[in-house]
Amino acid sequence: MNSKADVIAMSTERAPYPQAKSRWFGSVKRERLRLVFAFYSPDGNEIAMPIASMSAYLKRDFPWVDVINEPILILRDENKYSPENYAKLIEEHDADVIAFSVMSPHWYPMEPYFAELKARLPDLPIVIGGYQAMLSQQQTIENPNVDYICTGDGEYAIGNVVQHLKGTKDGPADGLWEKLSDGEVYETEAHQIGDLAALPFPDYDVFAKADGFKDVNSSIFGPKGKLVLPVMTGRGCPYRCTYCCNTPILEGWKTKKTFLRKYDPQDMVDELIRLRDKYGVGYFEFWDELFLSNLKFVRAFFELYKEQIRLPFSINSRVEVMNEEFCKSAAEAGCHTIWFGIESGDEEYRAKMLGRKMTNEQVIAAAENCKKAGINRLTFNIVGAPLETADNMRATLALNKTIAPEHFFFFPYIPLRGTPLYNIAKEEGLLLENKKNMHYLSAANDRQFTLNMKECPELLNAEEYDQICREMLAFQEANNRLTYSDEETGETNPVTVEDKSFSLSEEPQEPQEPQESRAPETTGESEVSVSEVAAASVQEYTPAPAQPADVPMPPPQAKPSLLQSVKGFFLS
Ligand code: B12
Ligand code: SF4
Repeated sequence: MNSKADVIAMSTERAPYPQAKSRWFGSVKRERLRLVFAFYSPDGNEIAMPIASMSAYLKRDFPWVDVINEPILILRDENKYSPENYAKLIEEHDADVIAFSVMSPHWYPMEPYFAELKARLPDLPIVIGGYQAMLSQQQTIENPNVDYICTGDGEYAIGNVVQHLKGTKDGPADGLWEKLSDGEVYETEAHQIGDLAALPFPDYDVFAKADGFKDVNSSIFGPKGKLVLPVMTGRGCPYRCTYCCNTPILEGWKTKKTFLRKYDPQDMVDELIRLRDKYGVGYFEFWDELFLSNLKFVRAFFELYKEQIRLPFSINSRVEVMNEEFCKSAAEAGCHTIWFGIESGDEEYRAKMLGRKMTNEQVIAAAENCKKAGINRLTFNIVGAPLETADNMRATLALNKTIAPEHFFFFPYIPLRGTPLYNIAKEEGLLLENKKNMHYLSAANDRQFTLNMKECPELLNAEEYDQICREMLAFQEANNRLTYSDEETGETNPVTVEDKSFSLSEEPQEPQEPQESRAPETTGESEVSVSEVAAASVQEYTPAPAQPADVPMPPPQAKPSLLQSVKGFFLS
């Protein structure tokens, strides 16, 4: 039990653990321990992979733990999920520990929940894991209501928590930081799990409701009327986009070759068959951050999937790998939609500020390859990132209009601590003082077009930002047209996606005709080397840079800020 943790966790020399100062060691006396998992869902999604994975691990190795899932589903019922009522709900569960999975943008909205829980249930330890705890460790542990934080992978760590609370394993809960009774913090090193085969496949039962999955909102983009189940074939991405948390995680990964992890293709397919048959799945949504991170896996997987699963699916990809061959084999396997990031339509801004080196030509060619293969395209775009100009934003809209993806998405930039772009924004004094009102949903979904950065009026003022966002919204409404063919009836129906966005109807806009895509410019390549394309992107990234490597350097004496030099660069 737990043997892999010792191999994978980075054990180091550490100070002796002052067990007598632990408030929680051995605090659970009853036979069965009740653990509640929780996460915050402002977009209505009710499945979280970290919880599914930790739940499976606990159920396999610690059968004396009762695992309960109680997410904060504020879109379902604002009153039921108010901090006060949520604390009452947890009290009814008679829990021994509550474990939250927290993304950084959710930290501020979640703090009142921790306060209410501590006030009502002072003997309930609160454990925080997820990107917030991994990348903002001090901020997280300093919250007076937080007792433990998990600064890395959580499966073995949560196993250690339950043993620690029961007092069955001496020493600290390895993989976590613990706040001791005198306020000191005892730290152990983060776990990095490099071998997915050592873990059980995620547990979905923990999300089921009284009527199974009928009433569970399990997908963001998938078609309604079918059970859309999110799944992952692996973890990790080889790229290092400057705004993404994959970058600092990859940077801190100690054995780099274990970062890109995939399940064995046949094991994965067997698991999908099991899920399909157990839950009546009608569509799989692959949530891997980069589906094609391992070419060998993808080839084998598509072959098996085509033969054995026969269900439509969607994946996340990068335009660099979406050549004709890839799109064709994806389509043959049943790929319905590929989601990919364009992020900015301005090549230079995208390369220099966002760390994405692809050309617009590549973007257009990839989109065309998908279209030719009969795959829907869903694009992700960021607006309001540091030092973005109004023209950059317009270029993003223009490029999307050229492609006319079946679904166009735009998100307000969120500064994420630990990422290179966050560091730039901080150094340039662009971070907002009050981060509590950040907008982080799809810009249209949020219905607020307010910058998450301080305004740089010479580059992009608040009014222009709002106006261009509205133009983007009008394009979405006129353009978005995902379709889904129902095999049973043979009908092709427009998909009603679950994303509740695109309906800001106070100010009706002139619908715009989607433009036809430009003629394809295929790469002609027969093979994609993911590591090669990723390496090209990697070269561009310098960890925590003071400034991006290839932004023109000012003369040494009169060193203006990056903001000044970039302003000069973009405005010239
Ligand atoms: C799948 C995914 C989604 C899905 C599902 C989200 C969900 N409900 O879980 C969708 C598409 C819905 C989504 C949406 C969003 N996402 Co998202 N998403 C991802 C993605 C690609 C994979 C996450 C995943 O499930 N991994 C597999 C699991 C098993 O691994 P894990 O998350 O790392 O969890 C491990 C550890 O973190 C730890 N752990 C996690 N929680 C806990 C809790 C405890 C108690 C413990 C002990 C340990 C622990 O243990 C886990 C297992 O080892 C990541 C990218 C990435 N590189 O990870 C982004 C990512 C998590 N998303 C991100 C963001 C910002 C969002 C949005 C806010 C974007 C937006 N603007 O709307 C929304 C918010 C959604 C919501 N419900 O509120 C950021 C989070 C950054 C941050 N610092 O918090 C990431 C990292 C991408 C990025 N830009 O950098 N997302
Ligand atoms: S491609 Fe970029 S944005 Fe996507 S997961 Fe990888 S590093 Fe993050």
